[in-house]
Amino acid sequence: MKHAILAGLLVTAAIAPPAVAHVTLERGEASPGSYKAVLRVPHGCGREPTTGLTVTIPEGVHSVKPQPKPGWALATRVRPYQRAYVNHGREVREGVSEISWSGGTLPNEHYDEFVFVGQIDASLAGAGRIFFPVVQTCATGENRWVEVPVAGSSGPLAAPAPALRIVAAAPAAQPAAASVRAGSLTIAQPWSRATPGGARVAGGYLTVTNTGAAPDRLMGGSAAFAERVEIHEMATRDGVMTMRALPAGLTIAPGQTVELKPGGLHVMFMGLRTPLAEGQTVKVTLDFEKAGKVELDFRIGGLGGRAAPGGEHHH
Ligand SMILES: [Cu+2]
Repeated sequence: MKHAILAGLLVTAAIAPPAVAHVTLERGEASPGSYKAVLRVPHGCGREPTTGLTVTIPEGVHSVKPQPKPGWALATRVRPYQRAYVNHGREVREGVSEISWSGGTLPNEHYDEFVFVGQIDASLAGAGRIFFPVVQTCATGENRWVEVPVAGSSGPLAAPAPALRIVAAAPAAQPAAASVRAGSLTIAQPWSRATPGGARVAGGYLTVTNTGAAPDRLMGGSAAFAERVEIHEMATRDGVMTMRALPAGLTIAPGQTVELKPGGLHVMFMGLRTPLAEGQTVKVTLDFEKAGKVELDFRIGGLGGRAAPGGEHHH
């Protein structure tokens, strides 16, 4: 038994050269929202103790705050963001882009952690992996953990930047796209699309089925993120596809299923107050003549998406 364990240790040591112990993030996966980054420093530069650590924050990670560390001086660099983000309802346009801890001593034989918190913007939902390049400094040398994978090449990097994989929010945090019943109506898959910066309008899509014996009518609605909510149709006039408002609303006959989709009937969010970001869920209240006001969670898909964001049909 003892021999087997010893053999296992020897094998591990043989295939794991010291360079494999990179500076990494403790939690390598996160969803858009709050994130606590713990940078793990497993060794010095060669045998030298670590005396400084500088991390660069990627665009899309905003409202960053470093955790001070006893025995280390803390410095930050603040830069304007490439776009505005929203943190707890407030717009933020600049923030920490670089954090440095310096002046401490972390012996090569010891291990330590450097911590900061921040917000992962919803626009990173489809980003895959994002990177936090780190420069580890020692008395005379440094380790630059700044390499990022290049498309088309594979294989291990000698000094990879700490990576964070952005994953979809946990199902509990994102209301399931289960259909909503209101009166004799069943409303399924409400969704919209991410909007480019400066966009003033966005379309909303869903499927309504009337299982009752009387017609109902979708008349309009309201949403906090838009000035007005209208019902529109697309129509071809003189060979040109245009859209127009349906002031009388949209009738859903008994037994009928009406699909509101890109290029067809749609809900129109007019006068957007905030952009819609992929991965987000926004609340919209639709007004039906008989079913009344129905609050729905619209899931926001990718820019220019043609269909509802994935994951709806898990039966
Ligand atoms: Cu429209």
